[in-house]
Amino acid sequence: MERQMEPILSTLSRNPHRRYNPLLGEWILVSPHRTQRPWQGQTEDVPADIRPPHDPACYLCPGNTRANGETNPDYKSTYVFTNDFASLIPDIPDGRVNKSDLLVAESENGVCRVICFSPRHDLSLGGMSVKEIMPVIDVWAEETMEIGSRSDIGYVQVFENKGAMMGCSNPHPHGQIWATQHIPNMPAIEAIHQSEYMGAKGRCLLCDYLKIEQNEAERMVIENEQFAVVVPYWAIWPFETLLLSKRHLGSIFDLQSEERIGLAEILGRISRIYDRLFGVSFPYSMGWHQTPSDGAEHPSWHLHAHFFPPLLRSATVRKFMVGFEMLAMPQRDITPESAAERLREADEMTRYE
Ligand code: H2U
Ligand code: ZN
Repeated sequence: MERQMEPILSTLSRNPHRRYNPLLGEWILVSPHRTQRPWQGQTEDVPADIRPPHDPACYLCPGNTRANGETNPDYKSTYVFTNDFASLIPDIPDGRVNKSDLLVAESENGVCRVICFSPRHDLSLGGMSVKEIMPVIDVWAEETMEIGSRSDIGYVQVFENKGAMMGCSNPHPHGQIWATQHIPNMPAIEAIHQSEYMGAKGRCLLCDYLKIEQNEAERMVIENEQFAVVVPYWAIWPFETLLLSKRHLGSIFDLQSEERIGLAEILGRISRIYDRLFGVSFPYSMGWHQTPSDGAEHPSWHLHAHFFPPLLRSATVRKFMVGFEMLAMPQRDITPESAAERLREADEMTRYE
């Protein structure tokens, strides 16, 4: 006998259930009751985040010598350079292996860049003004355009690792670009699902999704005229968010100047909300998913950024993706709805600072 679906989410949200991620076409497990469990496992040390405006030992500060011996210019705003220890390099010889469809490999051209957001060693996006964040967005756009126009580049991945917990090697505010010849796994899967959705319904997946979130409001964290931040219905990380442009556009370089201002404003704001949540400079990996640069048309692509922060209960207790998550499927402990509520409360608190 077919089991009756629970009619309302409130019943679901008290019990284990699974939710579907339409961007990746995969399921995640939600275990809302599980945060009650006792915790005697690892806690992370939180070093006080007190930094000087300029650190003579930092390889990203203006005027300092980098690890490869090059000297940074005395930059005054956002500064970008080719990664001295790049994982991907351009103009490599073409190569391919295929043994019985089991040992398969191919060469991968690419470009890696490092973007210093600010000359100030002691800042992060949350402490930068709209005017200071604007050049970061402009560099993201210019680099996407320039690197993406190369015939050997199919995708430009813009991202930021923040905090030692996320493997970030240096507290100086910076992000990276890794551009690849082939479209990497996650954007490739998102491209398929966005395109299939548009093929089936004649509308954009994320435009439709944003309308639902605006109507339901419970997972909405903040919005302005141009952008919205939600805890997605299918979030994996405890305080994961999805930053969506309100206009249907594919790439950072499609953003008009008003939209860039709106983006700078909301990026600073979500960073301050995160920092407020547990009273610590909030670690995360964030990055943009934008139209592939493979020369094809991608009308179904909708520009968005994902924030993946690992912290779960406090500045020191993080979510581990191990065991079941590694072997079976992603799992989360608190509901996306309660995470959004906590983030809205943190937003309220930042207003009184
Ligand atoms: P993180 O975002 O993970 O901290 O990485 C910083 C990048 O900066 C890293 O990829 C590069 C590293 O290769 N880097 C340089 O290109 N030059 C340096 O002098 C140090 C770090
Ligand atoms: Zn520095």
